[in-house]
Amino acid sequence: MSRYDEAKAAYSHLGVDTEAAIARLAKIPVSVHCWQGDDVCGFENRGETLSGGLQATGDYPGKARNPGELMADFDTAMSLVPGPKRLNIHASYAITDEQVDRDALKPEHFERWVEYARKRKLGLDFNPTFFSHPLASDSLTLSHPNAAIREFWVNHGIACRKVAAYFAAELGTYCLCNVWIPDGYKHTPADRLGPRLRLKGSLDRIFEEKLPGVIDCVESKVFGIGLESCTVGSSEFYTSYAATHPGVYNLLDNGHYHPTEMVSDKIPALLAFFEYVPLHVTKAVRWDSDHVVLLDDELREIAMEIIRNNADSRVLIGLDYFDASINRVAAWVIGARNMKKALLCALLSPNEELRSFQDKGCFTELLAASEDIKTAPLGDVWAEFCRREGVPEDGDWFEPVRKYERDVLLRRGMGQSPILVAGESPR
Ligand code: RNT
Ligand code: ZN
Repeated sequence: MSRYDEAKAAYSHLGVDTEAAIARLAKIPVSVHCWQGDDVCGFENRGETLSGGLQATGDYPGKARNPGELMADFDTAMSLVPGPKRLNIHASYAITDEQVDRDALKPEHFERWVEYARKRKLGLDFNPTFFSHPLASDSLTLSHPNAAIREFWVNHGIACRKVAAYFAAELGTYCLCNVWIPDGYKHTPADRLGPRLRLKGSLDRIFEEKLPGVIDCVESKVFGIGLESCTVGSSEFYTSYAATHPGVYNLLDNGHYHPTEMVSDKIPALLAFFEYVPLHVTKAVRWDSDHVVLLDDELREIAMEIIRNNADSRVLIGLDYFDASINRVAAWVIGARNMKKALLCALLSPNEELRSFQDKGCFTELLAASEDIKTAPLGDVWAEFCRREGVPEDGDWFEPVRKYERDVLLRRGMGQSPILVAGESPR
């Protein structure tokens, strides 16, 4: 008997069908963010550094410096992640010959991404970029007190939704278009309502036109670095905005809440009211640190809420982290594989049985069954899924990354880090 056959029997004993789990997992896409590959730098080359209260910490060598490098790195990473993927890009990754300002972006500036995505059968998701720009130097954009600056960012939002509609039309799948703005205050503000009313007005203008194929969403957070005292786009603000604006959804980034707040519990709360619940999955570490996604308890709970509520096509899973302290290709692979692994773990749980225990008030049985399943042989089913999807199993995917680092990544950053010699891994 193979290890998979043994695992299949072990799960069957606990009331779980591994074949059904694998088949369902093979249909759930995870949208992978382009910005892990270059520390959210983008291609505008204006000399702007990452702003808006975001920070990519670390200086691991080999980051992508242009579209060709970023695309090659993404290909390498995705060849090591089983199952369906989408690609999530930011407006600051437009590929243009001349400098085009954000309010003047057009679909044609993203043609190369469409070509790239089409060849790989990837759907594209999109984000206007409201940071790392001279007009966002004070971390105020859509809520700016200056009407002309607000206008610039409203026009950026409108331009980006048109790009999103173009992606949807070209690729034959929806495009999730996510508005996250940095707007906030370092010091206790004298007015907390004014900025919110201005933000509301700006959003109304951005979302005015209904666009086919575009799923619009807004993303809240608690605070950013240097913006600790007030966040204009707070959770209450955007939940209320989405609830009162049909077609606009509330994206949950699990790095954007207080440490004891659980996004896993927010998912079913929103599923009761909204058709879609978009996610940014990260490893939350007290602040919006954007650590690589780990297979931890909260990730498993998030996956559980998707699977046991049959919300596979309603919860739009995206990743959001940017760790510059480790090999960036490995960072992509680890986070994306972990997301898929968590989904598999949730699929390999006797969810209907557990639910009926709860409804019947059989809490002893519920506790016993939930604990027993924890040590079932998840890894053997995961290995089988990887084999069937044609990607290396655990323990085997790292070698191709090491080779890519040696042959490609370390040749880029020569001179950046004097200790490194080409061909030598810094690990
Ligand atoms: C920032 C938000 C946002 C960004 C990306 C780059 O706090 O999480 O989603 O990480 O847009
Ligand atoms: Zn996010």
